[in-house]
Amino acid sequence: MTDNYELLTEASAATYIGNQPGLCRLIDPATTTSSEIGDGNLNLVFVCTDAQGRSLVLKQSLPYVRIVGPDWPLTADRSTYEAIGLRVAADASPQTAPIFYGYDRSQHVLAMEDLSHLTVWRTALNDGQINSGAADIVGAHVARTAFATSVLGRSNEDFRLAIADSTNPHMCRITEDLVFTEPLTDHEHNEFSSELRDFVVTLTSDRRLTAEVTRLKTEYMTRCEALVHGDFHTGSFMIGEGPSPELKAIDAEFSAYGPIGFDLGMLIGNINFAHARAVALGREEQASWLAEFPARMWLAFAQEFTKLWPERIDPLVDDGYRDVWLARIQSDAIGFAGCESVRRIVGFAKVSDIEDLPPSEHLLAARTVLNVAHRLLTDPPAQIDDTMFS
Ligand code: SR1
Ligand code: MG
Repeated sequence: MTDNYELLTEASAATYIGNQPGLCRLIDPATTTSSEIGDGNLNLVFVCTDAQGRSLVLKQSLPYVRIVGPDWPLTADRSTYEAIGLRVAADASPQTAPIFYGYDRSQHVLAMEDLSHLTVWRTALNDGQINSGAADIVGAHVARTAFATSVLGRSNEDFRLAIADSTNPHMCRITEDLVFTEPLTDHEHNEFSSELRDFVVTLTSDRRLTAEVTRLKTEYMTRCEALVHGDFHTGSFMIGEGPSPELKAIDAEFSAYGPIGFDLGMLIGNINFAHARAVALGREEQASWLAEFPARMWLAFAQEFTKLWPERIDPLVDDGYRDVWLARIQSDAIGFAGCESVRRIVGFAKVSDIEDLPPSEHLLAARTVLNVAHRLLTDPPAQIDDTMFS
């Protein structure tokens, strides 16, 4: 696949829809207007709405990293892997995935449900929102997608073919570099307050920590348990309001086979940021909800995984193995949470939870996050519990 394709604009999106028979059935191109709303690191995102109020989203990958520009080229073929991830989630867990309308490989365009009535979860968290049941929803989502794409839900042949089809080397390389390697090396991407320098040097030169991150990177690269979302942070979700909100996982271009605990750990890392922000801002109710989030998400994951277990395809997979597997997923998740926590403070692609705090609160929150990360990586708790962030 070449990167020789037409980038969509607000003006051309309706014409594009008009040339796609599958999309014309959903929305009237003659009256469609479009607005580019992409605020992520990588892509163009258009919300397209017709005169009757029917709408959909077109997402197109740029041939480079959006926040950097053409100086950081990146294959637009990542949309192929996003299509795989979106289809899998829509099939396995429709309640937590956008409706997927189709993929145009030649133009790197994905068409999906318009979720603009929802808010990016990170933004909602930054504003102090509390959704008491969100951990249950997201834990069950991971269990359903992991079960469906692992050897539990796929025949041996389909499982191996799926690993081959979703080998996503360029995006995985970004994760290998940005999440694991760069924060522990002297890399130009690393940037943090000078007040944190001594602390960061102590942390990143702790041989126990570097050995554990090296191990986790190897696990990420070699243990193909299930199709993971691969970028499972709070900016990759859209959320509604209330105790049991509408919650949809988006932005699946990092999808690939990997350890099931990777997604759980990424999200715990990002809840660590939201928790540190809530503490720094004195938001006690939000902080206690977020402190309980990882354990509640883990419980929901384990319950859903256990509920699905009797449906496993291979009868030779013994019941006893379920608990062995769950224990390994749990311990992986704790480690990956530590890696993500270090990475967003020290390395590239910072998070607004911490960056948007006033300077003194910023320092306090960044130190808290790094202290938690250090413990998760060098003296990990036996289980995911309510004390992870204390
Ligand atoms: C170059 S991409 C930087 C980061 O943005 C994405 O959301 C991923 O988290 C990636 O690591
Ligand atoms: Mg993203």
